[in-house]
Amino acid sequence: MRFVDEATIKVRSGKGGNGCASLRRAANLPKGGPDGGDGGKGGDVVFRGTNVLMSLYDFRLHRHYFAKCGESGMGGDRYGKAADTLYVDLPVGTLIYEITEHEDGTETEVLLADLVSHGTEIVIVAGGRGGRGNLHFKTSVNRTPRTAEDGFPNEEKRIRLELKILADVGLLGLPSAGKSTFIAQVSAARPKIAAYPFTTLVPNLGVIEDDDYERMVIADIPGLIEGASEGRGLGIQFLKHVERTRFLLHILAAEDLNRENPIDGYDMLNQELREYSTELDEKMQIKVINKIDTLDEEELAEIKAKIDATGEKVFYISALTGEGVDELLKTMWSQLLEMNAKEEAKQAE
Ligand SMILES: Nc1nc2c(ncn2[C@@H]2O[C@H](COP(=O)(O)OP(=O)(O)OP(=O)(O)O)[C@@H](O)[C@H]2O)c(=O)[nH]1
Ligand SMILES: [Mg+2]
Repeated sequence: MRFVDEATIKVRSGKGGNGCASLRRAANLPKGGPDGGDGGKGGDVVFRGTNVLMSLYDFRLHRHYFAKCGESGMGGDRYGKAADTLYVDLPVGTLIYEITEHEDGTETEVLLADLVSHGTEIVIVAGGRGGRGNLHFKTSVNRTPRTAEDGFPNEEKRIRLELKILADVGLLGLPSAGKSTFIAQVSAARPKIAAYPFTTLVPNLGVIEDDDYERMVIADIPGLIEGASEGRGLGIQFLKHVERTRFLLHILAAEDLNRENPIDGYDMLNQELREYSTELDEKMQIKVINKIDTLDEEELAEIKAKIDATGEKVFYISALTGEGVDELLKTMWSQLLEMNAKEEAKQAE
């Protein structure tokens, strides 16, 4: 699957500081008792979910996350300082696996956690407890203990991070409908675009951000043809990619329109969706007619009139020139934000 971002990192907590063995010494206290303080706790490494990040790219560059050790206790009842927690911010949706290496060289991994929401915190490796100073070891028999505890050990783990990027919008259309051109028009993605069918062979993701840092991820998938649900063309494997999107953008190129009944142009692929899964069939769709720059005004007016008569809402764009794209994007944003809000409300219940 292409929508997976991965990185392997090493995390290490801090050792606990050593306890101190010290006896009180003062001119007026010739036989002072123990006054060695405890060592401070070593730092934890805490993973924290954030929706500000969306890629694991940084974690492929910066691979080591080590917290500091606790400070040692000191005489005069002074405690060692605990080390700060090391927070590591990860994109929401990151799966955290611990890798274990075995003696025979093989590796296995277990899932430790799934950072499901913004603000979720998980202690991945805990800092060692500080050792107790000798002031804790005073008993009726031994009033001047000279022993103190060492700090407790730290932990180290190898962690594999995996982020499944969920696309919000799936592009649906015949080969050469202009799906990749659309994604190039609205995002920084630069997929291959060409005048022959099946230019796109693997899905591309385009990401758009609005002024409030909300993100919309659009998946450009290979064109679908009749029989896709039975595996024709590049078919079925890519339908899976759009199964978990919020909605579909169904793009029809002007040249593929039946001028008598233009709205029928969407039926064929919708039939494929229906045969593939009811979930996809029921997914909300925004219908788009692309390449309006190739139509003259009269032709476009005629198509619009016929579509309006059916009561269907269709957007008319040119992915190439950008005409009509802003209006479409506005609708996509409000659709997405509305659906996200509904989903959040549902999850909160
Ligand atoms: N005139 C015009 N040409 C367009 C427009 N959008 C796309 N094209 C052209 O149509 C051809 C196919 O565009 P692509 O974006 O590669 O189409 P696709 O839907 O991604 O095709 P596949 O990846 O093969 O499924 C290219 O030659 C584009 O330049 C448009 O709005 N107007
Ligand atoms: Mg393409």
